This record gives sequence, C-alpha cells and structure tokens, in this order.
Amino acid sequence: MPQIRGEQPQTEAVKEPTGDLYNLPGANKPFNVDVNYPGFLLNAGSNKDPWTFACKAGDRLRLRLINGSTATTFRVALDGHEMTIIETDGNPCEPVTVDNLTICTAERYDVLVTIKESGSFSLHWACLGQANQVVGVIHTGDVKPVPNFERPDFSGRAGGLPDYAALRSPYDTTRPEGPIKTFELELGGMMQKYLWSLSGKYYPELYVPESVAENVPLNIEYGDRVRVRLTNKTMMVHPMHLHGHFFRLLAKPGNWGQGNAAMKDTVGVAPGQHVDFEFLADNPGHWFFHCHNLYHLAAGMARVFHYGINPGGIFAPK
Ligand SMILES: [Cu+2]
Repeated sequence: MPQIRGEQPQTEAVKEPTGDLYNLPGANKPFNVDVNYPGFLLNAGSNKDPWTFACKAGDRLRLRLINGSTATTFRVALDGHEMTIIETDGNPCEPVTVDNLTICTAERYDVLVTIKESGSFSLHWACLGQANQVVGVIHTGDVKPVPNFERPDFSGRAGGLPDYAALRSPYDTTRPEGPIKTFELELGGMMQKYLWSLSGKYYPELYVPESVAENVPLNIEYGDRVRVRLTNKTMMVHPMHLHGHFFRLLAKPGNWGQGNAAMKDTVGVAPGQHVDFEFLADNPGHWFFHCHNLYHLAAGMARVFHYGINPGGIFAPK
C-alpha cells in the first residue's frame, strides 16, 4: 500500500535524489513526486528477477513502451542503443531518433531498436524525482543476460516530455471546418488539503469532501473543433488524458493551423508549462478528461466533456 508524501520512512531503498539525472530533461528544479515507491516492475519482472528477452545481433526490435504506473514519470534508455520513436498513444509519427525518452503515466510510445552486436543490454526505466529504477535485459542468445543497475547518465538526445515539439504526424491532422470552441483550463490545487483541481473545480472523487465536490460538465456540440489550452500553475507534472478522442498536440502553443500536429490522447504538462491541443467532437457522450496521476484524480483533478448529436450540426446524420 503506497503512502502519501511525508508519511513513508526513509529507507535504503528510498534515497533522496541528487543532481539532474532525476529531473525533467533541461530542468534544474527538483522533480516532485507524491509517493516514494520502494520498487517497480517491468513486464512483471523486478530488479531481483528481471524481465529478459533473447534476440540476435542485427535484429530490429519494435518495443511498445507503456507507462502503466499509478503516478510515476519514467526516463527510459537502452544501454548502448538509440531508439527511434515511430508511434505515440497508438498513432503513427514521423520517426524521431533519441537516446532516451521521458514517459508519463498512461503515455505509450513504440520505438524501433536495431541490436548492434552480441551482448547484454539493460533497458532502464528510471523514475524521475527518486533514485529507483527497474531494469530489464535484452540480450543476444549467445550471451547471458546481466542486469546493469547503474543509472544511465541520460546524455544525448531526449524524447518525450518536455520536447513534444519533435513529434509530428506523417499526415495532415487538421480538422474539417466546424465551429471552434475554446477552453482555457488551469491545472491547480490546494496543497494544505491535498486537493487537485481542473479549472478551479474539484471532481467528486474518493478523496474530495462533499462540501467542495462539483461535477460541472464542459459542454460542447457535435462537430465542434474543441481547442483546449492547459496551463500548469502547480509544482508537479500532470499527465492529462482524454477519453473517446485523439487530439492534435500543437508543437507550439497558439499555432492552431499546424498541419502535422501529432495525434495523442495523453500529454504531460510540466510545472509552469502551457500546452494547446485540439480535437474534433465526433463521438457523442460523456467523456472523462483527467490527470492520470491516480492520486491527483482521486483528489479531484478531472472534468467531463459532454455532447449529444446536434440535429443542425454539420456532421448530423442525413
Ligand atoms: Cu496531476
């Protein structure tokens, strides 16, 4: 059972991080976490009994990296190899070759790796904000898998948060003509009470007292081009996830005309950062939009986009 920040005693397994190996790429501020976990799993393998995969030198592997954690942002690297990102959140993107990749809770990346030579290569999932990592081993059949527990130095090119600008769709993702509806949503919170808000509202979730809980839907209409501007006013990263749609994540906020904006359903928003995305309302229903850090979700950081079929709308059935 994880414990909330400050309640867990410091042990050998939970050391205070130092240096920027533990921060977001390019950031000098410490990366804040809610919970210091004593360990992590990679495909059900632990550091004591690591996940391994045998292949041949020259093999081209497609790795599907999925952050299925509750609340952890990982930085991923494979010893001695670059990774080429070809897909994110199930959508193809122009290939981007990186040395390491930051992946927020609920994000997915497919990467291609060509195994250069015979050997044992550790796949590191190093968490930001604390010293732990989980290691798996990709090795050639002629070599015994030997896990390397040294934390990578993460030199070289970094992919993922906060450099989403490198992600581009291989096709035009602009939406058909339609009414534009814009929402400016602030990621906020009330730290004395451990409550997290989305645009000033606390969604009625497990840890939200009834006195402040509110479900105020974000009303849109069928056929709308919905533009969402997120601003993170807090000191933590929030992996924001939309149900029922993929959105165009703009490389540069405000550039709504960008033709090849990457399609995603989850975007990490760093402290102080501003992110713009756009989606087409073509799937009527009540769609949750929430922080995928499950402690933040349980403490209110969610809203619902709501729409039915608009009889006069441009996509109404004929
Ligand atoms: Cu959050």
